Amino acid sequence: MTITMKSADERPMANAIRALAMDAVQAANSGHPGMPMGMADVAAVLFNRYIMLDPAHDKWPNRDRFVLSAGHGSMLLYAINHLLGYDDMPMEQLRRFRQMGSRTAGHPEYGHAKGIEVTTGPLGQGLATAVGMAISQRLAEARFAELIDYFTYVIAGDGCLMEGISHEAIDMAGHMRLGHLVVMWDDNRITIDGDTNLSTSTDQKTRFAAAGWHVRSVDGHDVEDIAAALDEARRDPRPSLLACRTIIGFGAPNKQGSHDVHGAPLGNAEIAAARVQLGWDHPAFEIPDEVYAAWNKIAERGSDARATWDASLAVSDKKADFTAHLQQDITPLNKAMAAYKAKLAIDLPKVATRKASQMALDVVNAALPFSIGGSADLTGSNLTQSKGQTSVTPADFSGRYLHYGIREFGMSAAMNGIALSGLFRPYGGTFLVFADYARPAIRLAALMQVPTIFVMTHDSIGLGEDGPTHQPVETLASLRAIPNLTVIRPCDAMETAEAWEIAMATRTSPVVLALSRQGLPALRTSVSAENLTAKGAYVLRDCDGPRQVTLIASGSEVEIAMQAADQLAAKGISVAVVSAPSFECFAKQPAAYRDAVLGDAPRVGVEAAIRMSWDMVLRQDDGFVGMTGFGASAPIDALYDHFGITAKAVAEAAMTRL
Ligand SMILES: Cc1ncc(C[n+]2csc(CCOP(=O)(O)OP(=O)(O)O)c2C)c(N)n1
Ligand SMILES: [Mg+2]
Repeated sequence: MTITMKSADERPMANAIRALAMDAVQAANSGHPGMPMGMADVAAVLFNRYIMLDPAHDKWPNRDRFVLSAGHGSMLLYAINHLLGYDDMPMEQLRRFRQMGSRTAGHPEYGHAKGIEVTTGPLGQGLATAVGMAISQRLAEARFAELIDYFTYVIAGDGCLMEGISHEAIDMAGHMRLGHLVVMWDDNRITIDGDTNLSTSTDQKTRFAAAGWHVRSVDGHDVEDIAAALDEARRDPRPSLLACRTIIGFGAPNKQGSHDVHGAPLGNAEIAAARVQLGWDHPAFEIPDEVYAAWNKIAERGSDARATWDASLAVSDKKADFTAHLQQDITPLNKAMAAYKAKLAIDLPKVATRKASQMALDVVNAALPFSIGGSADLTGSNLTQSKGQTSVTPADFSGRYLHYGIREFGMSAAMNGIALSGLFRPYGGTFLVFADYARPAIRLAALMQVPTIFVMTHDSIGLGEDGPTHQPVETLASLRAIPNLTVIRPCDAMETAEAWEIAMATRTSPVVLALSRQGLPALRTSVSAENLTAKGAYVLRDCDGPRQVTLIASGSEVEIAMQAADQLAAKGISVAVVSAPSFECFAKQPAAYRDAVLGDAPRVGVEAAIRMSWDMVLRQDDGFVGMTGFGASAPIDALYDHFGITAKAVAEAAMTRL
């Protein structure tokens, strides 16, 4: 993409950002003026001379991505989007900064307004998510060549670079040679507590260089230096760090350069003084026409670029492919899955659900070209790589499988970025217990309503000898606690196939698949017309007479519940077994369905995990057979015996409640 328009002096454009940030924070009596005022010059040059986006087509696939990783500086983004003319960001929204129902939330929230590419605020995570957007660009370029060459620009603060996630992100981006990733570090040497020398003495430039980045120092208040640095960064084949030396709160004469401007309103007197200092003599929330006109030119340039791109797409021989790819239509999967499930009903494989997941992935990845797999260095354990799914290398992104390295949080945030790019559907694996390492990104995916798929294997003490460090006990409960996250723990190959159908069909929430290490028998022995896993819970084994007891289990413990049911039935007890792969899916069913599945009889829940979260299906007096503390290192059978998760124990828990 060529740059066509330049303006030598961005200072008034930057001052508009400063004024709007000061005024909106003052009006809200809360917020962070320091960072937007400090980085206004960098942002003005970036937008004025480089950024390509079209406010009238905010989802244009080849738009440049702008990620405000330092999300507390949200007014910088809102001011820019207002000045660019996004139709959902009128001045009224800036006046109502941080108020109930406004689009201008305290921190930028994806989906609240156009031009917000990602929810940020948890420091460092925006940077890691941007890595995923840059990965997407390279993946797309490898497939659609000239159609996708966007840049991902990030503003990161000292906090983003101090957070541990930055290490994973930087390491990954340097290794993968994400040349279209440009990070502008707001090197203002201030954080909340005061000077950064209170808490860090890292040479950031050396750190980035060590990870394979192009690095350059920039005077963040010198527009030509900023532009020269951005030119260099865009040319360099490596990801770029621009260390922008700035003054926090630039323009506020008595407060700039101090942590006082980080996160508090300046006060009316200081705002008046700043107006004098900056030579900005316009009233609050008023922007002169010539400044609007300058920002509008950016939108016009973007609109032209978008129209040119549309025209080139129209004549591209890749048009049909690309368009289909963007739609992420899963219809081709339905047919392939129907055939696969029919085969399962004949073969009745006894496999671990992680293996069943790989078998399902053979079908998913063959049917859907837009899925992108990966693992945090556990490919052979998670079984996330399907037949013929080739690995991406730094030199060649035509593959469909990413080696994310031992970076669970980095992987998860990057997957969110890939999903947010709109170009691919990512899934990635690790052990379930390490969901805790990934949790902040799982949480943000849920908050953003982004359909990232987390493949989490080795989902209980059933993993055996690796012991309690690796055996999740509280993890399922903690994941079920996250709103808008679908957790699915299938019991056999058929449920696992259905779980993958759900995962690929889900567009507005992330999905966690909790999968076993150990082999499990086929319990679903025929094909059902409906996806029963999507019901969340269903009667797997019914009884003839009125139910005396209902056993409810998930995943690997459904087998145990079935054995317990055999024992109870042998005693003449009418027992039903409910397979409950997903509490979230079950919660969405009509009350009448839920009541019918659970019945009135006493219930016993079985899961090799803690009872917390089971109040979804268990009442006060119902029983639960599971874990009450950490596991132990031993062979699987010894563990299930030791912790009393056995058919006998389940049958006994049922008997005492008859
Ligand atoms: C993960 C995380 N931890 C803590 C915070 C709270 N917090 C918000 S801004 C900030 C200081 C950030 O310093 P810096 O990035 O240098 O921003 P500046 O003060 O320069 O604007 C902190 C600790 C957060 N938003 N996210
Ligand atoms: Mg700072």
